[in-house]
Amino acid sequence: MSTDFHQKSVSLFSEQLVDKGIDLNQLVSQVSGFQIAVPSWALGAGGTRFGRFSIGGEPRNLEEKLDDIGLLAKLSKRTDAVSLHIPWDIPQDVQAIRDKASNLGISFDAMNSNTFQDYGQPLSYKMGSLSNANAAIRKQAVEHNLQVIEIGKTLGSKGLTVWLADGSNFPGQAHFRNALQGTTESLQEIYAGMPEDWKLLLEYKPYEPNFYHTVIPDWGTSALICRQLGERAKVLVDLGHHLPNTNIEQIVATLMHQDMLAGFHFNDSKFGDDDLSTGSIKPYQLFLIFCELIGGAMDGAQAWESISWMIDASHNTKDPIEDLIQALESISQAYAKALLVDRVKLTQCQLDGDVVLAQEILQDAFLTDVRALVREARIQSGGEADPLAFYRKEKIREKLIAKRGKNAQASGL
Ligand code: PSV
Ligand code: MN
Repeated sequence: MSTDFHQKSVSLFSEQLVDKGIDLNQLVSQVSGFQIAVPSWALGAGGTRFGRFSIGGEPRNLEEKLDDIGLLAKLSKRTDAVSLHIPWDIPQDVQAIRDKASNLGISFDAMNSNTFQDYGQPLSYKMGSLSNANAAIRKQAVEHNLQVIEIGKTLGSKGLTVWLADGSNFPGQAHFRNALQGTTESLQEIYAGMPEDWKLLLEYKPYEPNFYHTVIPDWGTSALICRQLGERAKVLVDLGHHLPNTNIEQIVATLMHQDMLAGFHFNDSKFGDDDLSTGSIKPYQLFLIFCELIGGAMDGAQAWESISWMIDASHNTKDPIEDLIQALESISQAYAKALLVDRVKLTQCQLDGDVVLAQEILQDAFLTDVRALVREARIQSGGEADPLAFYRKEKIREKLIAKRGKNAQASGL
């Protein structure tokens, strides 16, 4: 892409904005300011139960994961935080990790606990963790979460994300109400152990790894539990954790209406996977979600700053860094397009019952090519015009393989 061509695209775009009364500089600074955290588990090749195919040069420890995120931050200028998973990422030398992250301009987003695997703890989570019928197992899971909070405190994190695999595979296996009650009480203990300036982000998921029932299957159950914890407990929306065709944008609006939206885990889903690249399957849905987010914040339903943003995906087939570059780009594009919606006209259409024009207004914003704008925002922030092209031209994966080895496998996962 020549600089000349880019400048022409930006000025063309700028002319389109004049009609809408939108200021280009303001738009650029909004897009530049939107930062999305990256999870530590996104840097290695993921896997399925059928196999795992290493990409080579994967980060072998937390330090190398930070290096990869630092690189991503430098190229894209769209991320400035990492979300750690315990026990996958227990820092051995906290001060050294803090210093390294701060040198790379990276802070520590919400911490993630893990009560869905057995990793040498005395009691097994096979039959559940915070919901387990056995009080000793619930206690062990609560204590794990409290340890995660302690580690997070040393790193300067301000939140705890809880995702539970708890549920059952067969009718009769679990007692629904007891499981919910046990989970709520366990979470109350965890919430009480959080510092006053932390928030608890509670995920939901309709199925997987359990296929008959999940203890927190949907946003409503998550919200009911959060209400019993306190006002710093809110619902985390992971885009891949919905049954097909769920109206996620409406869920977002409802949660914001109640000031109950903790944040996002960005990814995409075609059938039931929750790991496809953000915006690769349903970009219009992503755009509509951002329309609700912006609308909710503008109307004062919930403050924009109170919402956390993170990518949650792990890939079996792509180079993880390339995938993250693509995901950050898609999210920025959806956000930028949603900023273009003519809200005054849209509100008028809703009052007038003008369905056709309302659709036109949304489509007009969605169909606007914002790639030059997003690129300009990145250039002005000091990033690469085209991070993906740069990554390939500089043969960064090849260099990582040379440094870390062809069979280097990401730690943790
Ligand atoms: C599993 O579905 C999951 O992707 C959840 O979304 C969590 O956020 C993540 O794993 C890490 O525990
Ligand atoms: Mn998630």
